[in-house]
Amino acid sequence: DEVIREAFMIKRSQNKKIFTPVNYKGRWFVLTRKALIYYDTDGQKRKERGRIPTDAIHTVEQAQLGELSKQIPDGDNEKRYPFQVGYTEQGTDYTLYLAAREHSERLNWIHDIRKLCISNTRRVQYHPAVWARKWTCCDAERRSASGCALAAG
Ligand code: 4IP
Ligand code: ZN
Repeated sequence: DEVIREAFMIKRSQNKKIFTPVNYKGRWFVLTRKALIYYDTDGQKRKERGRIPTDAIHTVEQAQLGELSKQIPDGDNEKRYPFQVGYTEQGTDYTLYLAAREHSERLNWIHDIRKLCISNTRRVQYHPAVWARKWTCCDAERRSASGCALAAG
């Protein structure tokens, strides 16, 4: 499948398993028409770490990591430009938080991913920030609390 966009970005752990830590990893991201894939590194010997089918994606928005962005490794003083990809896998919603190096790069990723999943994006409520014992955007104390912002859709 043809590569639409690829770059090194920082990702936040999605915590699909309940007892895994919140951490940030540098990964090589590749966007094709079918999927957003991330690898441990670029080049021939890269190993795939995860894959999100574009037809599972329903929300692509800028994000706020706030205080938590201080946990991002290497160049922690460097400014990062976070965005989020919301998707449904086997009936469960997940949010992948990514941080691009440049604001323009973030806008390009958002634009390209949206274009691929335009038929799935819903004008839904979402949380612009992350869950960290509460929703850090709106202080809601239940993880299932409905979103406090409206997605572009
Ligand atoms: C891992 O932490 C990595 O952050 C994984 O990201 C992440 O999986 C794991 O969360 C998390 O526990 P350790 O490396 O310290 O074990 P990556 O796959 O990029 O290595 P995600 O789902 O974010 O890919 P789980 O609970 O989602 O597995
Ligand atoms: Zn919120």
